[in-house]
Amino acid sequence: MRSVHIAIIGAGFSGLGMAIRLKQASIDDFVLVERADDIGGTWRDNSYPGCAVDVQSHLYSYSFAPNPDWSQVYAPNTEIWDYIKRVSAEHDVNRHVLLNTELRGGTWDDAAARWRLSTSNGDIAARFVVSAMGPLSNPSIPDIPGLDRFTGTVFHSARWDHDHDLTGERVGVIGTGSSAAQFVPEIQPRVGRLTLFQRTPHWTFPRMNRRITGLERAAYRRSPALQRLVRARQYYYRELIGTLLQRPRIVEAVARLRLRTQVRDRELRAKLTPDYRIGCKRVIVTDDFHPALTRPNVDVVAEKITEVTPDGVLTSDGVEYELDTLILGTGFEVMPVADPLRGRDGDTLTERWRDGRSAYLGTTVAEFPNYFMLVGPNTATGHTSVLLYAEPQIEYVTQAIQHAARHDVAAVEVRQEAQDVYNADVRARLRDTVWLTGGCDSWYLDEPSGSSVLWPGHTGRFQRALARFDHENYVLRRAQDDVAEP
Ligand code: N01
Repeated sequence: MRSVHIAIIGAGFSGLGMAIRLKQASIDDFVLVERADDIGGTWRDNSYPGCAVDVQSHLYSYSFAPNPDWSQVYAPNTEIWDYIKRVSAEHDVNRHVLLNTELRGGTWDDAAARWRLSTSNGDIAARFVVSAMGPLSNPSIPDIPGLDRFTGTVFHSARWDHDHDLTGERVGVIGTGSSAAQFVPEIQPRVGRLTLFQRTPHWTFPRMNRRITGLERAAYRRSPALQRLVRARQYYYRELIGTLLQRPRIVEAVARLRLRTQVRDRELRAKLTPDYRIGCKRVIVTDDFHPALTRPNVDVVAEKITEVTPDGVLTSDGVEYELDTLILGTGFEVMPVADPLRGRDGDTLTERWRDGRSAYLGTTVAEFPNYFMLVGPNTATGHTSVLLYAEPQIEYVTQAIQHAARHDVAAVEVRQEAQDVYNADVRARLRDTVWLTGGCDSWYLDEPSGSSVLWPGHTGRFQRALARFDHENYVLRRAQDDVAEP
């Protein structure tokens, strides 16, 4: 059995960020367990045509590794993946990564104060586990009758089949979320006919992407302060949007006007007009999605899908749409946390969370000593960069691990009452948000707790809450003694 101080699960943006921060803190005894054959998470998996970030790249990057060379305001996936790989290599993280290694199970050994992990490549004992599995890493395959009987080609947007040529084909797309909004305008010109199956229309925001000029890039290289200024401007702009989305009438009027200019056909526009408040579901940042739907080779079908037949898709009005290829833009299973892990009482997190997901600061869970989550419950964001939430968590975890080392602490476990008080506050602040009151259903919502996905409030409030490892809210157990509170 391999023994390490820290095992990080997942080598995506947040897991690699964790590894880099440990290196900076001169902590070298760790591994990154990665089930795929390369690092990069989302930016390795999502390679569909048009795939790009929908938060400005200067903001959607590590604060400690600004990239003056982003080619566009919203960088494409390949550039982001290259960036992640470059920064990881620069910080000498790659030698810690165990590729093709899937976490299969794990239990907390209370006597030894260690996690015993089993992976597809052998067992690992780790004092600390940091779960960085990404809240949206597993594709969601819709439960539509007959999907397995379709005789054409089927793939999910996050597993794009690049060997399959769509030219001239009859292509069906299920889903109208952020992914479909990016790939539909890319494939529309080359397919024969595109049928978009829409369950719910989405509100959109302008993207206004543009090339970042050589002059700008040279200026950023010469003056990191200038780039920090641009990042700060983008940060506050996004916070303003986040605030406006909680009082959506003005933003909604503008979005409605925009839809009117983009889609002149009344019937199509009616189909594409949401009947819920803007911001309730994630707003799609796009300039070309709705215009693409006005093209002559596109049909938007708002009837409910009843089944997939061997030849295509059948809708509730009895129409069968014959297709060569069906693309699932149906999103992801939200927050597939470390289900294989069993805490001190033998339960998995899913079992603990029967009444709703909850964690302290979105990071620690009672009965799960020495276990930290990055981008855990109520740390996602609909309006800005997820890294603005992951980085404070990374810092908090680093401080916790350093605190344990300084005080000879073997096990760190959040107090249940601290977790409960924190979650009661989060739930109370969620109550009046547009996500719960805006009249929609979305992956933000999970009954019965309302939402355990999003952070309600300004990003700065979350960052301040995690600025210091608050050991007083934890039970700290010394290696030999029982409970100690340094
Ligand atoms: O997935 P989604 P996504 N029958 O869940 C529909 C991030 N992201 O991959 O709205 C019919 O948003 C579903 O319908 P409805 C970003 O955080 C980021 O597009 O639930 N339809 C919806 O239209 C984003 O929010 C970037 O009624 C079904 C669609 O499928 C998140 O990933 C780029 C269905 C799923 O939309 C997910 O986006 C792309 C069914 N059975 C994505 N099941 C960046 O640029 C689902 N749908 C960073």
